[in-house]
Amino acid sequence: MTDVPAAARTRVVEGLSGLRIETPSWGYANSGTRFKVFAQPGVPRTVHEKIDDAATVHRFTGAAPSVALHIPWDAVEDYGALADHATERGVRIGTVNANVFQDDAYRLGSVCHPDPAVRRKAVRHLLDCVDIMDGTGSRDLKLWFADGTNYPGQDSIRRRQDRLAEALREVRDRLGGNQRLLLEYKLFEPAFYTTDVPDWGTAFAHCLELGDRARVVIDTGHHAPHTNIEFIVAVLLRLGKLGGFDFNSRFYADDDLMAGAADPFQLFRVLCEIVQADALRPDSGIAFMLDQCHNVEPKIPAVIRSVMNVQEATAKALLVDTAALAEAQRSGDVLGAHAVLMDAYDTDVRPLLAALREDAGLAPDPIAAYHRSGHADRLSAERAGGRQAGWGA
Ligand code: LRH
Ligand code: MN
Ligand code: MN
Repeated sequence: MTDVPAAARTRVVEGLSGLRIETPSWGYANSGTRFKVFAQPGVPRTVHEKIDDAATVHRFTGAAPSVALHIPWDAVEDYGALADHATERGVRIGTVNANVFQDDAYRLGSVCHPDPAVRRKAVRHLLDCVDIMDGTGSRDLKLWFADGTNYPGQDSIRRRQDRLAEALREVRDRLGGNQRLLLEYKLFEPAFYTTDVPDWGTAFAHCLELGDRARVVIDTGHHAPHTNIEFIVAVLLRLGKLGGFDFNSRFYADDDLMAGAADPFQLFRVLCEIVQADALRPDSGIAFMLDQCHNVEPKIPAVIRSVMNVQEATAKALLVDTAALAEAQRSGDVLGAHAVLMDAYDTDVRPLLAALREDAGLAPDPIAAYHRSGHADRLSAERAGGRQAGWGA
């Protein structure tokens, strides 16, 4: 690529080489809406096959070396053996997500439930998930709670916060080594009146109380419309409390569409904050995860596409001329500062990324290479006849 100066190219190469994007096991399985799950041929029937698909994405992108699990969707007897399976395939097991929303007992919540017996069951599951992390060697336990209420008066908002804090403390106390607790917030759904962790402020307040091992995770689809997500990123980074991202796209609510599809400019703005805080490095403690599903599009290419979209947004963020930006900001040159950002955003980084992939021994266009490989046809033939894994299986 000729119009990217050598220094900027070096910044992109160095920055992208540190970017690791974790993919979600559930994104490889069948999924849908409450109206219909459209089954696709060749989707994984087991967690082992979901890991195989994650490994395929890593093989074509070179940037997605880990896969996030959800428990119990991905429950197995032997997690050490599952981790070995991942290693054999060239990936590793990353974040463990603890589902405390799918049992009948959780009708009124899990860790915030009014009944202590239900709360105990939920906390037990969270602690079991830490045991699983010990087996898989995972660093992060990601907690998203479907807890909330549907009607004013249904339960005490404040008492529910107390119960949440108590549960989180117990889980925090169980963590060892480099293990962390990532607390994820979401505005609403499935609860429609109150949600017990609805926003970054609530998540931050709990993480602050919990101390160093607890950080907030930002799912880009979990905000009210027009929320300035990069502002939240900047604030949490400054406070040392950003644990990671669940990247996906939304047009309406928690749509879980491919990252970078709905608003690539927003993804760029978010990654600008990351780059400007030098938080791209794997040792920065920020987990870059996808959290999305593919209801109508083929799954493996959709995940590849999402990884590429995050890489493109990151490359553009790395292209920002920081010296020129700082000077424009210092001198109060509003339009000049804005232009510096837009120059980076408006650069077509695809040829540069293609060249970098070739330098790394990868195909320049991972999706085209995937289609050429015939892998999808092979999966359809091999995985025929079995029970396809629903996203809740
Ligand atoms: C909640 C959420 C959370 C879950 C995933 C399945 O909406 O984003 O991260 O683990 O979806
Ligand atoms: Mn999420
Ligand atoms: Mn979500």
